[in-house]
Order: sequence, then structure tokens, then C-alpha cells
Amino acid sequence: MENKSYNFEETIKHFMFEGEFIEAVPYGCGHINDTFAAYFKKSFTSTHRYILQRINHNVFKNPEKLMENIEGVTSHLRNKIKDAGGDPFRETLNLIPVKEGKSYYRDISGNYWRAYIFIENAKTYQTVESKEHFYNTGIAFGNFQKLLADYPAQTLYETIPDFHNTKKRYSAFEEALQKDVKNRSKYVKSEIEFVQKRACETSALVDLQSKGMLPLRVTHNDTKLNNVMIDDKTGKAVCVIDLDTVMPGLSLYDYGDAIRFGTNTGAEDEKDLTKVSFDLELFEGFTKGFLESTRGFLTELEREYLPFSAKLMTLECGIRFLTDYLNGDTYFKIQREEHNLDRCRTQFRMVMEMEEKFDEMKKIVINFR
Ligand code: ADP
Ligand code: GN1
Ligand code: MG
Repeated sequence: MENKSYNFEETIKHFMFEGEFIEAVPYGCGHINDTFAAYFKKSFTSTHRYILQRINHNVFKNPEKLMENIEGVTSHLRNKIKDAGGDPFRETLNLIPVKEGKSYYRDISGNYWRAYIFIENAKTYQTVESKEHFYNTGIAFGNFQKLLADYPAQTLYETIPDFHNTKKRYSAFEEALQKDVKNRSKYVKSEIEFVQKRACETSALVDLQSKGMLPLRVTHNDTKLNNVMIDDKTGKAVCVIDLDTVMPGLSLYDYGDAIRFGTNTGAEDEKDLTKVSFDLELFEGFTKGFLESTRGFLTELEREYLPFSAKLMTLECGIRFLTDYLNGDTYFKIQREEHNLDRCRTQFRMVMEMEEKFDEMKKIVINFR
């Protein structure tokens, strides 16, 4: 996390937190928002914590509308969870109200803050621990779509328009390449060629959607492994978090992006590409969970495109990292020079392996019919 100093004392005064504020420490490893664990003292012996987040308003241009989405979606999920006899304080995010009556606080510097109940006795993972772990993640993301299937999608604000429009992501890459503001294109000739060779594939899903062949659903759109909290005791998924990009989208975006991140045997930013490979066993685990929890509503064409979506979402993410590298690292947080380039290279390695194993991926999906 960037070394920014915030006036936490002032910010926390506006939320209906319980107890006496102790400190806020950076938490998690997202690339966009700033997340903190805020600790409070209730008595001499007990402390508790909340999640406190600064919304990145360079990325999310309208935080007020974004928060309306989150309020609507979490309250819908809460009702469904209650009806099913689940725990509404643990199985979905719960916003802490702000004293002025809103769900967020805007500080004098223009930063937007929100807070959530901290889901304890559960955690997120940066890499998959076992096939079972990824199977449970598949269930969680499939279930998330199922619970939101009757949500009025037209009321959702598009927090980042065309977020998974891979065709437009490709155009943004071409524009960055043409401008080449940092004069970096000369260092990435093979990566550029890699993307250009696959240009014609980038429009496949958006074209099917615009022809009405793939249905728009309420989707999460950022289905990284670390956006699912796993219960420490049971190993089962407790809660899908990070709801900033919940928007109308394709089911395939959620499936594909989860496969992109979770089936990588290395880290997303691994420099040593010999550690990066596409794990077909894990692919099978997630696919099983996702197909089990979406049974009954996924269409035949959606199922058919699952393997392709995994490859496309991986290519898209690599294109985004490469674009940001060419633009001078203005979007994703970086911790080192060439961080975006390292990330881009892992994605392209994964794309290559998925291309090699494409027939096996297809067989696995067909097996779960
Ligand atoms: P980002 O957009 O930066 O990825 P997230 O909303 O995913 O931010 O939060 C970052 C990390 O904080 C998560 O990976 C998770 O470990 C933790 N986290 C987020 N919300 C909660 C919560 N309500 N309870 C416990 N941990 C949380
Ligand atoms: C960002 O915020 P985080 O780290 O969960 C990005 C995703 C990318 C991901 C790559 C709003 O997700 O789209 O897939 O990085 N989120 C946004 O790691 O752009
Ligand atoms: Mg996250």
C-alpha cells in the first residue's frame, strides 16, 4: 500500500463504531482501494476490529452511486440469507452506518470512506490451498450469481463502464501503444506481438452478448480468490466480498476471472515464469463447484464458452497490465518498477498453457453435464 497519511481519528468519528479507537493498520493486498483493519477497545480486556476502506475515486468515478449499489446488493443478499436460515452478519458484507445518515463518509481532502463488520474466524487466500478449497470458491461465486438472479439489474449503476469489454480493452491497449508516453514499447516487443496475434478473439463474448445469445446477469466481475472469505474451521466459503464491481455482466466473466487467478501455480506477479503454470486439477475443482451451484440457470452456450472465457479473461487481464505499463503505471498500484510488466507476463504464460490444454479443459466441462 502506498505510504499515504490519513487522519483516521477524524474519519472514524463519523462512523457508528463501538468502543474506543486504538489504531488502523493496512490490511489485505488489493490493487485498487486502500484497506485497513481499525481496532477498537470495548473494555480493558477486549478489542475488536472493523474493515475501513478508502474507495479509489480515480478508478471509481462516482463513489456515491457505487455505494448505492453496495447498499442495494447487500440488503438483497441479507434477506436471502435470512430466509435460508443463514447468518446475515457473516455471509454477506454489512456496512457500518455513518452518523450523518449515509453509508460512506467524505473527508475534507475528498476521500471517500466506508466500513464493514469484520468477518472473524475466516480469511482470504492469495493462492489456492487445495482442490477442495477452489471447489468451495466455485460454489461461492456460482451461488452469488444465483442469489442475485432476481435482483433488478437495471437499477445498478455501472461503476466502471465496459469493465470486461475485452474488445475495448484491446483498443485501449492500441491507444497506449500508439502514444507510448513513457517510451517503453521498445522493451515489450514480444508482449505486444502476443496481444496483436490474438486481437480477433477479444470481441468474441461481447459480440455474442450484443446478438442476445448470452444473457446479462448481475455479476461480481472481480472474482479473485482473495475476494472469498473461507471459514477457518470448516474450510467452506463464508462470504463473497469486494463488491465495487457488481454490475450487469456475463456469467462467463466471473467464471473466467476466477480461473485466471486461482489456477495459476505461481503468484500473479511472479518474476520466475518457471513457477507459473495452469493447473488443470484446480480448473476441474472450481468448475465442479461453479456448475453445481449454477445448475438450472446457466444456458447451454454459457457452459460451452466456459473454457474460452477462462482464456479470454486471462488475456484481458494481461492486456490491462501491459496497457498500464505503457501508460506509466497510472491505474494498478505497483510496489516495484516493471511490476505491471511482471504481472502481464504471468497472464500471457497462463494464456499459452490454456491454449495448449484447451481440449482437456473442454472435456472437463462436458464431464459435468
Ligand atoms: P480490494 O478492493 O483492495 O481488493 P477488498 O474489499 O477485497 O479490497 O479487501 C481487501 C482484503 O481485506 C480482503 O482480501 C480481505 O482479506 C479483507 N476484508 C475485506 N472485507 C472484509 C471483512 N468484511 N471482514 C474481514 N476481512 C475483510
Ligand atoms: C484489481 O482490487 P482488486 O485487487 O481486487 C482489478 C481487477 C483485476 C485485478 C488483478 C476495479 O482487483 O479487475 O482483475 O486487480 N480491479 C479493478 O489482480 O480494476
Ligand atoms: Mg479484493
